[in-house]
Amino acid sequence: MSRTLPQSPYPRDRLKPRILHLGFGAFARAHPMVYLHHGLAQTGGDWGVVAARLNSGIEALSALDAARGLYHVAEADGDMTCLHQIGTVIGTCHPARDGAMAVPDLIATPDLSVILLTITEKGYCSHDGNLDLSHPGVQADLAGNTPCTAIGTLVAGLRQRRAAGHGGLTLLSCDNQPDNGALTRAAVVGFAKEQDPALADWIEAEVRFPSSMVDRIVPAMTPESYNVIKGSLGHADKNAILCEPFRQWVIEDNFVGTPPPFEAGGALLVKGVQPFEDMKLRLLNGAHTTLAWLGPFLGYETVADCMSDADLPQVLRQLMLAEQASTLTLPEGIDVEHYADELLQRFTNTRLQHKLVQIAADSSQKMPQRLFAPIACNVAADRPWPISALAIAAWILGLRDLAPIADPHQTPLREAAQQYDPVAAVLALPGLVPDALRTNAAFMSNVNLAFAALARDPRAAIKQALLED
Ligand code: NAI
Ligand code: CS2
Repeated sequence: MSRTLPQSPYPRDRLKPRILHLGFGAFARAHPMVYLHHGLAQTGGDWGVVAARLNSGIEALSALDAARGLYHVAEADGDMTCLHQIGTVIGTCHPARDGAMAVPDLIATPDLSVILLTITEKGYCSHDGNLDLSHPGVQADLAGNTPCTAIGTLVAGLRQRRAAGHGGLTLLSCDNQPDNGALTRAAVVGFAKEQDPALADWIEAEVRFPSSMVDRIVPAMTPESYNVIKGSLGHADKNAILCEPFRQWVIEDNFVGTPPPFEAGGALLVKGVQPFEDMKLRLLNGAHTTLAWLGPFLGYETVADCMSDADLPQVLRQLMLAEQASTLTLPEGIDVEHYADELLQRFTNTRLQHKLVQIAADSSQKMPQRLFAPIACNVAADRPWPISALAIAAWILGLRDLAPIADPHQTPLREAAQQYDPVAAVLALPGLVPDALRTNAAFMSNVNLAFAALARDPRAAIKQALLED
């Protein structure tokens, strides 16, 4: 079944450059833009978006310009495909095409009110919640005049904005990080302090950094997904994106001035986001990362393939309810069993073709919040965590035995995984494992046992872990 909603439910000629989206990739198209689209349809307004990227993706932005910013989102599940034409984007910006200072210049324009970020976990150049001053990109940005990192670019823009005498704005992170607002604030203010303490003070006083929990499964596009869209639409759209129907956005209500109409588009504005963030990061993303590394040892390539396995759905349910849920302060009114079952149902969506290698990418940036932090809670409370141990073991075995997968720390990780004791060598790398865990003998021994069992016989190791909680 296909359905096309009426086009342009809001006058696009009223839209002004009020939102900058930095890191405009797949997720940006299918999540924040969809909220804004529905919000504008409800309330009207002038909240137009400039889509920007800093490194790759000039062609993608230019293709969007050629389509006057219009593109389609296809929400797909079972035999249903629901198409929306999104018209929130009014322009694009890329430093390599528009000039090194094009993004900072835009940040200094008076209409700009909100900057959305989807720059991936590694884009924050942070370590333990603070700016990593040893990061080569940060060092280069601090030494030079034209910034390359997202954090250096934001600070350059805020410096120009302050000099122009405009007020502050809101920087809203939509990346999968715990307390992503505080993380963004620490990175931006930390960078500014290195350059100009007065600017850092101005940012602390004038700029707001709400945290947010974002959820919608949006896999990278494939030739097949473009074909699905062509089939439903009747013509090709190279700017289109295919995703699941589900979407959720919980945003800390902490904006400079009036927020864009995200709430009218379905977002929840709340005082405290952390319970939502932790629940989603540990249950959904923790389960994703577990599948991403266990799945290949059973011959699977996608999340939906894994869900057809005889054991993996039970592995995930056990991880979510027996290991992760007990580490959480749940948001009020949440039935965690219902939440877990809904996640498992979402994972069975065969229309998505969500590749395990995509989820496995950048695992060094994902493991701490998805698995190590909850393991630390379980170790401290003396609760079993056999599935989490298997997930960590699968990662280390995968680093040793599978084809390389993109990660900013790929070289040291793969070198460590080739050592005589791969578990000890990988887990000793800086910035991964909380100190309290690294020195805990039971933690190391559990991961070692899981590693040995998995290397011997993956199916038997999984069945054994299922018996242990
Ligand atoms: P994508 O690969 O389509 O886009 C990634 C964007 O991040 C690109 O614009 C790229 O230029 C930018 N980027 C990458 N490395 C960067 C760096 N070091 N500095 C600055 N910018 C950088 O990926 P997608 O799907 O848009 O996901 C992006 C992020 O959105 C994820 O890492 C995650 O934190 C968040 N997210 C994604 C979801 C999904 O299902 N795709 C769901 C929930 C959150
Ligand atoms: C995934 C997420 O790639 C990954 O690491 O776990 O992008 C996941 O699809 C989203 O967080 C779902 O909201």
